[in-house]
Amino acid sequence: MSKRGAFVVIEGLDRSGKSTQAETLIKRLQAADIPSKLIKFPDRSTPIGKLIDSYLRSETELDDHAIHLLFSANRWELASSIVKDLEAGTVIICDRYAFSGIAFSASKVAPSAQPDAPTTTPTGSNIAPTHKTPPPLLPYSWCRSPDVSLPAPDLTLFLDILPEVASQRAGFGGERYENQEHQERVRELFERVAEEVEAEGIGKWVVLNGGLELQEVSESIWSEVKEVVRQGVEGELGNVKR
Ligand code: 2DT
Ligand code: MG
Repeated sequence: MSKRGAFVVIEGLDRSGKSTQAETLIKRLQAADIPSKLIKFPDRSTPIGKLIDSYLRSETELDDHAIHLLFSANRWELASSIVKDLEAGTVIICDRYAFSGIAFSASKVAPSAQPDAPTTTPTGSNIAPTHKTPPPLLPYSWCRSPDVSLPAPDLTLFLDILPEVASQRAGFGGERYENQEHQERVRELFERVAEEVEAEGIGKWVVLNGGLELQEVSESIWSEVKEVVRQGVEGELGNVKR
């Protein structure tokens, strides 16, 4: 069997630099004449993607289960073309994937449970915000299930950044989920996802420091991917397991 293209996913919090780095990487691959394609989830151009886009911009409200399933369906609508490209030898660079789906949904908590501003009692005394972890709206295992059997990445690069650093970057705060409390929970959830990816053999998971200068991050990405993108991958494409 001839080799197939590598499936490389870039993950991270909002404003961690994923999109910039994915674009830099694809340019580098093209300059090296390595057949490659950049994809991104959510893919807002499809009919399902348009619903997601409107939800993220807070133009529509959707049940939390329903939007979770739409994010997954958005991956499923592209799954067969991903497989086809990889089998044809094309490297796929994917800006967010199922791991964002799990981390962002499983970190949702009921609005009233969010440790917001201190509340005031009728007598006027302040109640300090509670910092115990509020209960999740969607069970973690339920969040994982719709993505089971999707093509599994060979390599996931997690651009790690502190939520307080991300929230200072330009453009933060425009969309749903872009608030520091949610991002903090997302970062914790990504840690659980990372452990499971390693334990269950859903490709390799590498954590890179996303707080460095752009060029330092792109060099660290290149040193992780250069071999696998040049040599291709032997053996069958895996699947996201349960
Ligand atoms: P971008 O800022 O990258 O466009 O993402 N999200 C993403 C989910 O909640 N579930 C998913 O399955 C995916 C892929 C993360 C927009 C937001 O959508 C979130 C940020
Ligand atoms: Mg965003």
